[in-house]
Amino acid sequence: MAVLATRPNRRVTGLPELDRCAVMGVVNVTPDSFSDGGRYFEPQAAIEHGIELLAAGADYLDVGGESTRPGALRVPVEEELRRIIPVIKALAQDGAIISVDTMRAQVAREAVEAGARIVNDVSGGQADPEMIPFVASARVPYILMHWRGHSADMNSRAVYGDVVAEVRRELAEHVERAVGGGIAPDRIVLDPGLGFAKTAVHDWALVGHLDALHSLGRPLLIGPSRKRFLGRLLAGPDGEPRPAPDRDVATIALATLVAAHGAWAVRVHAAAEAIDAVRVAAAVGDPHYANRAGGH
Ligand code: PMM
Repeated sequence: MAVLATRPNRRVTGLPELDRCAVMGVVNVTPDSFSDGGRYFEPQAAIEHGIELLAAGADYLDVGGESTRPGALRVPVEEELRRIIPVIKALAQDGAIISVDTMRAQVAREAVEAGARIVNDVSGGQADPEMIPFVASARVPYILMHWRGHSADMNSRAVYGDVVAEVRRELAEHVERAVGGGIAPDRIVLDPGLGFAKTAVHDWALVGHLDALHSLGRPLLIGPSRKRFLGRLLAGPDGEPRPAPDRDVATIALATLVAAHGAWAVRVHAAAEAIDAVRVAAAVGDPHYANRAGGH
């Protein structure tokens, strides 16, 4: 199997450096996420789910209180805080490295005060003008995702001539803004934002051209888990997309591929399976990896 000619950047200041792709487990404290909507809406259920993901080997937990599924409407800030802060507090106390999945600076601030160590902003700084100044002052790692607008109407923005070149260019512009606003470049992780203002064709083109995104010089997080483009790929003879809960095998196949192509992390619901997958990818890239990992 062809392995990477160059080693992509995996260093993020403020986070441990792993010798494999990291696994970020998803904890959605929402009643309506497309992938696991409602299962972990009660704080206690979300906390228990986070503990399960950690036991399965997740390196990070991404806690979010606002669904970003296509068509979703915004949640009031008080409600977003009410959902996630107790969950972040409890899981951070358990030693988890938490990222907060939010577009709002106020939520990011209160989450960091509650113990979150990473800010995952799917809007890449565009939804809230206070976000970049906050992240700069908090000096925390920042996941900057490609985004073209809120979920309510993002599908209408899925218009590209050359999706890979345009996503790359827009990410580069947002990095420039973030760095101009005081965020240290070595704390930035980039994410192409699969499914966000993208059709299935766009998603496949992006995961097939990670090299173009690696050339931006920052670690890449990829979030394929249970997304529409997988459902469409796996549609049955009647053309109906495969339901979200039945997309995990495809998610893991893709996680293996992006890990083998140098992703810094994959954001997934099925953490135990993803850990196995990223270890396989690491061993393909480095025959000595298995000895070092030593039956962990
Ligand atoms: N996808 C979702 C939510 N947050 N954050 C990042 N950085 N990247 C993603 O691809 C991403 C995200 C939507 O998926 P979910 O409803 O399963 O959480």
